Amino acid sequence: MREIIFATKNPGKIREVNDIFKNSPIRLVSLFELSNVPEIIEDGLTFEENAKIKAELIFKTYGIPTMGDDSGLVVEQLDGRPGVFSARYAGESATDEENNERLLYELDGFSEPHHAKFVCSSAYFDGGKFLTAYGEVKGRIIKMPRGKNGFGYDPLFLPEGYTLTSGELSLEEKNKISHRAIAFKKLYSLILKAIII
Ligand code: ITT
Repeated sequence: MREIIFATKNPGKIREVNDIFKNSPIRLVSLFELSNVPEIIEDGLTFEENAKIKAELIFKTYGIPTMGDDSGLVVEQLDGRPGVFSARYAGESATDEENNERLLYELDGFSEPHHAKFVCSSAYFDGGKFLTAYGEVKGRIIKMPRGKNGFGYDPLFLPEGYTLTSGELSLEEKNKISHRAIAFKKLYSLILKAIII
């Protein structure tokens, strides 16, 4: 079985992407299984740039093919914020709850519906050409958090056509529609073609 590092420290992302790769000939290795993990500076201007930064640095550190993702919430009335700053909207080491509070604070005064989308860029690097893929899911932000599944802004995000928030959907349900599931299912096909397992 081949190993690919998934360059993330976010346990929610690990659960979701492991589920996508569960019947594949690939075993994902998370950063929690490795020692001396270098600090990743996400100073790219786009989601794709940041995804490539994660994959490249970790590949260069361990010499093992690596995938990364950069993702976030894009809110129309906030001119696309928090965008690439989604993880640190309420400050450098903000918790999910603090980020959710900041989001509701920023939206106060705007009329509903608060149209938004989750976006995800995924990247794979093994020393050759980068493979990249993109996914998004449209929806809207509600005023009161609902659900304990998922992570981040999930309790405030109602996907289009759904009555449950992403925080109320099961892992399997979220993986049918999410930005990350779309981006990683595409990336998986590209990886299979490129490495011919
Ligand atoms: P890594 O960089 O270690 O992968 P991170 O959480 O910092 O973990 P990002 O830089 O990609 O990841 O930031 C993404 C943030 O956007 C994340 O922390 C959430 O706040 C939000 N986000 C992204 N995908 C989400 C999802 O599926 N559900 C809820 N919130 C999400």
